[in-house]
Order: sequence, then structure tokens, then C-alpha cells
Amino acid sequence: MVDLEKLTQAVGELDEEKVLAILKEFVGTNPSGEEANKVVNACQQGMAIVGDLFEKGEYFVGDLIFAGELLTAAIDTLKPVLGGESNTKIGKIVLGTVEGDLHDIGKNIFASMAEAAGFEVYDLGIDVPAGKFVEKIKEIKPQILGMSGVLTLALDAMKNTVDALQAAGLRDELKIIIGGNPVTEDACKQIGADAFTTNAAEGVKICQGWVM
Ligand code: B12
Repeated sequence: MVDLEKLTQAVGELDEEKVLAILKEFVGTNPSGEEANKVVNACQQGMAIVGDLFEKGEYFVGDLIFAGELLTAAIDTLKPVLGGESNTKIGKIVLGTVEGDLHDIGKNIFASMAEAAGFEVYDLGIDVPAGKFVEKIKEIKPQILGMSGVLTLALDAMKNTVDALQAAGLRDELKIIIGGNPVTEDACKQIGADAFTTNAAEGVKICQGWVM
């Protein structure tokens, strides 16, 4: 198993070479899904360090951009051990990062894990307005809507989306899960979602519980 603290630190320091070397070695050990989840969490914690250093003025927007590219490459390296696409389909999830928010790394991790667990995932991408969620839900009729957001303002966009679904008469047929750094139990209640998480693997478990 990899040294998780070393990995978190390397992500925080934006040491691409070290991060990718650690991950390639890890993937070569044929790890379990549980071990892979721990490694994803360690990377997520490294991104929190990047965020803190940005807030302190030690990192700049260019560093955030680089951090985004670094983590995307890290997740691509980990993909083979996060599980492939499952042949048995267990349900449909419409997913997107809400309006005003361009962060998609966490959403993409959740999408990969949900697909591996057997969900058909309809990913609408980033900066998705409420109306686009409503349209897709009318078309696909999924059991679950997943909304992602890491900016504080994403919480308002999530609430607007739930309100739009309510107005369209679609809310009651759906389970709604929200994910991303700022989501909390209080926010979940205010938004009118059914569940919240800051951990993609936990999110998949919640969704499985809804359809199985
Ligand atoms: C990388 C990054 C960027 C990259 C994003 C690249 C990309 N492709 O996503 C770029 C450069 C684009 C960026 C831009 C900006 N960013 Co930025 N960014 C980050 C950073 C460092 C990491 C985010 C990340 O990828 N985390 C790692 C992932 C894995 O974690 P996660 O998203 O939480 O996802 C996990 C779970 O939450 C969950 N999950 C996520 N979504 C979902 C959905 C569902 C349904 C489920 C079940 C689970 C789930 O699963 C994931 C795995 O477990 C954060 C710092 C931080 N602490 O998060 C700042 C941060 C989010 N950014 C911030 C800011 C300020 C900005 C900018 C405004 C900067 C600027 N001045 O331009 C812009 C805003 C652009 C916009 N409109 O969105 C602030 C937000 C402050 C706030 N409170 O709103 C942060 C917190 C940094 C900070 N501390 O100041 N950023």
C-alpha cells in the first residue's frame, strides 16, 4: 500500500512527477477497490492543501489550473483500479456540475465509480443551468439526480435546480444527491436534496441503497 501522507503532500506541492510515480506503482500492485478509494481520498486532501495555499496567497490561479490538470492525470492513472464499466445495469443517474461552477474533477470521479457500480450515467458537464437538468430528467427519467459543486455559490444553484424540478412536477419521482466541498447536512436540508456527501465512494453506496 502507498504512503498516503506522502501522496497527499506531493499533490499539495504540485509535484507531478512524484504523484504519478506513486500512483503507477500503486496500480501495478493490483489493489482492491477499498485501497483505491483511500488513494483517491489522499489526492482529495492534497487538493485541499492547494486550496489553502491559494487562499493564503502562496499559490495563484495558474497553480489551481495546474492542480486541476495534475489531478485529472492522477485519476486517469487510477481508472483501471477504480473499476471498469459494469455489464449489469442497476439504474440511471443524471449528473452535472451546477450553474456558475466550472469544477469537474470530483464529479468525474463520482461518474467513474458509479459506472463501475452498474449505473448508466448521463453527465451534462459543467455550468449546467436548472432548465437543462429539467429537460434531461424529462427525457431520461432517471431514478437519481447527482449535482456537484465546490464553490459556495453552487449551493444556491443546487437549490434553484431543485425548485425548478418541483415546479415541473418531477421532484417526487427522483432521489437527489449533492456532492462537493461545501455540502453539509444543513445545506442539504435547505436545498431540499435527499442526501449529501464529500466522498464519491460513499455517494455510490447511497445511490445503490436507493435502487437495490
Ligand atoms: C482545482 C481547482 C480549480 C480548477 C478546477 C479544474 C477542474 N477541472 O475541476 C480551476 C482552475 C478551474 C479552478 C477555478 C476556480 N476556483 Co477553484 N479550486 C480548485 C481546488 C484546488 C481543487 C478542487 C478539486 O478538484 N478537489 C478535489 C476533488 C476530488 O474534490 P471534490 O470536488 O470535493 O470531489 C469529491 C467529493 O466532494 C465528491 N463529489 C464531488 N462532486 C460530487 C457529486 C456527487 C453527486 C457525489 C455523490 C459526490 C461528489 O467526490 C469527489 C471524490 O471523493 C479547490 C480547493 C478545494 N479545497 O477543493 C479550489 C476552490 C474550489 N476554487 C476556488 C476558487 C476561488 C476558484 C476561482 C474563483 C479562482 C479564480 N479567481 O478564478 C475559479 C472559479 C471558476 C468557477 N466559476 O468555477 C475556491 C472556492 C471558494 C469558495 N468558497 O467558493 C477553492 C475552495 C480554493 C480556495 N480555498 O480558495 N479551481
